[in-house]
Amino acid sequence: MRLKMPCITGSDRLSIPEGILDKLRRARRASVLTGAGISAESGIPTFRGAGGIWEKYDFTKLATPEGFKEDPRLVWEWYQLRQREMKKAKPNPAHETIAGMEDHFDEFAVLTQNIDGMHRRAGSRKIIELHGNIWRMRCSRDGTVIDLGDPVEEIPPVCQCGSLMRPDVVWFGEQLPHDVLDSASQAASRSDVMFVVGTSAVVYPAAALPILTKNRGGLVIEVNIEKTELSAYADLSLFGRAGELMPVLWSLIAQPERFMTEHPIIAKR
Ligand code: BJW
Repeated sequence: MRLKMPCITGSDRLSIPEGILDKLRRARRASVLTGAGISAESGIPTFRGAGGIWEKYDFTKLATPEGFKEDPRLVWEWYQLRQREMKKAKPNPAHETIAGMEDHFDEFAVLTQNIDGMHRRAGSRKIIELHGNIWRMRCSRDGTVIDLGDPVEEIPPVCQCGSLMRPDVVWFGEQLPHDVLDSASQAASRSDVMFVVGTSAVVYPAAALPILTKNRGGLVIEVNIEKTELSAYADLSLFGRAGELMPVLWSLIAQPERFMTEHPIIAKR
């Protein structure tokens, strides 16, 4: 029988079953699937739940190809606003911890649903951006891609060919690029452990990636402030803020001795 043990965190100590900890310490191939929740502590809003973007905005108007066709200016206004917010935001300890995990494993990849570029800014190198990147736009006719260092000024931007540029992101009803989904699926299928951080795990095909890790006998460790669609399948769900939990979790895996002597959560025992 599989032991399910959600961990108590915050002012209490992080307790992880020894069997799981042992497997985590022996894992050689790992991946991290991230969602909007990992950037919440950087000040970037999530999509779902209280205060989420979809409470305030209609996703059919803003995040579908039909919405863009109907009102490209409105869609660009929203992306311009988000570019401005994201430009101001800084990576938080969860992004930084994940960047620090990369060299520990023989194989490692960050599979992110986020378009905010925070993992790269935190120093991660092997990043698979499932839903694109807000700092790129592409021609809606000929596919020309343009990198953006700053928020767009003139909206809606127009390609040299005269057609509208669109954000280089994946909207509802659009396929993820095949090579991107292939690489992510391969990484998930090869992982001894997948950490799933800050996603509601309701949007497919990203939400199916942890299942690929489980199917090959790997562990799925979830970090979220609340129960999600994945919690029933995860080997362990840690409930708390990613920016607080990830550094502690990682210390426990990678530097157990240091954790035991120095970490304040353990010191409170
Ligand atoms: C914290 C925290 C803290 C907070 N610490 N945690 C019916 C059934 C099944 C599938 C479908 C269906 N009908 C349609 C579909 C397919 C559809 C889909 O999955 N829909 C479901 C919603 C039902 N998928 C698609 O359309 C995808 N394409 C596709 O499938 O192609 C084939 C196809 C084509 C045509 C028809 C059918 C199939 C494409 C999906 C593209 C998603 N795009 C967006 C926008 C991207 C661009 C942008 O950002 O502007 O991607 S939508 C939005 O959701 C965004 C996110 O990447 C994605 C996932 O959200 P995420 O990251 O999980 O965020 P939240 O807000 O949901 O969750 C945050 C979590 O963090 C919460 O759990 C919090 O508790 C937690 N949290 N603070 C830790 N501090």
